[in-house]
Amino acid sequence: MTTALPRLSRSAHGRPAAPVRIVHLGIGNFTRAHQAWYTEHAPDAGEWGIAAFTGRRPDTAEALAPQDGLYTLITRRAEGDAFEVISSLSAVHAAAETAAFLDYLRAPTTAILTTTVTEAGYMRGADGHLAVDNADVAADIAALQADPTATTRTTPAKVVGGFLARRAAGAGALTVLPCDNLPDNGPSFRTVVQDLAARVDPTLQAWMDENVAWATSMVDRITPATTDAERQAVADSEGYEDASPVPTEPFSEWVVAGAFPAGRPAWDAAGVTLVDDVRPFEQRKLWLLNGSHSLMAYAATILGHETVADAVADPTVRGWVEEWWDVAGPNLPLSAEEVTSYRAALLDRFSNPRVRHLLAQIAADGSQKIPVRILPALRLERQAGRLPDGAVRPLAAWVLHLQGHGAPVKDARQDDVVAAAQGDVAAATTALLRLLAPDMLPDDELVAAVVAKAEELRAQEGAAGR
Ligand code: CS2
Repeated sequence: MTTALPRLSRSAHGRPAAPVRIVHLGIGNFTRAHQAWYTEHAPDAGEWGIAAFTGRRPDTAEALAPQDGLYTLITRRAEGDAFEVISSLSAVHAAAETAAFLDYLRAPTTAILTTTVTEAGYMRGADGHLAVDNADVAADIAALQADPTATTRTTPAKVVGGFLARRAAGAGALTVLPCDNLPDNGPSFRTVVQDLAARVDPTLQAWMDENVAWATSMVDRITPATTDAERQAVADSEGYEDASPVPTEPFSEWVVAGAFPAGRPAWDAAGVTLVDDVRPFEQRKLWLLNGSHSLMAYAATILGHETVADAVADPTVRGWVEEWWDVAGPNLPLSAEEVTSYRAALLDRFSNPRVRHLLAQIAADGSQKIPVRILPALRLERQAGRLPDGAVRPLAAWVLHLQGHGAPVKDARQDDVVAAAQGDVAAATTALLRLLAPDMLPDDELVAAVVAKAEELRAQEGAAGR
């Protein structure tokens, strides 16, 4: 007979909820393995609780509410799993709980607003400004014009609503700290929020200038989705039931630049690197780690691979990754030694057989990822008159992906990119570049190279399973 296990709870397994001083939008596995873990390990964790809001799916709030916001972080080390209960989420809310969100923003004790909403969540157009013709953005602007406390869908609108409430309450300064893989994420976020504010209440700009510090950060920790295997591992090892544990890798990095006028946890004592300029760290990570991730997500799934560890164990894929790094590395503002040791560390991380990171998960939202992970290095190469295979291949694989090869297509701009990818590879490549990087056109040589690479990839379709 099996006895039901107790549910994970704050009184039995965690520490008391800290007062909320950080509000977070987008509580997925990544934040729970990263920001919440750093906050847990800050020496002043007892002073810094996080109130977290889900994205559009309320699942995480539903799973975490009955366990007081607690969850188990499972670190998948070569020598075995390490289990740790994380207590830093003091409250977890569904996205639509607008009244709760606005109340946090009205509180002078709230010092930091953080976001992990994916690249697509910032609603940026190709020029980096707010995508004003997006239907959700337009609806949010209209809603806030009618009622500043309205429930909105997009992140820039939620932030503007929060700022209006904070200004009305006279609650003073705070820091906005984005935690997504976007270049220059602080200034990028500021631009879309300012664009939206200008349409809702132009007088908010002066308040933002005086009260909002925009920090920038590079975030890194490979964090797959949760499966039943993790729930079972926690029950077997820890003897309690956790509906929503998070698996992650041992490596973690967070590099932050910016001011914190209302304070911050002693994150530096927990391993966060505070710098004046995040850019070199962020480019290194976006191009080398995320760029090779996207390459594998499209090209290795055409071969038939399912996970990063499987893909990188295949000498063909490993060669493609190395070729991409050979192109991206010299374009980075880093020494050859730094690039070499970062590459070696990445191969170790990618090869971790205990982290089952699905390529299909990484393949999502290429329209947001290709322009910041792959095209910057390719653009620099074209400007120098070069056309390296290593940078053409990821683009060719993405075009094929959109035409139905490899991982299934799931994209924030699904209709636009799938429509652009119709026709032959040459037409598709031109249409996609026109959509995402019109400055790179016309370029017949590049288009011809993409066509040739796509043919090579097609010839190897399914090769991993043969
Ligand atoms: C991945 C990232 O899904 C993806 O696009 O490239 O989530 C990656 O695992 C993280 O940025 C690692 O820090």
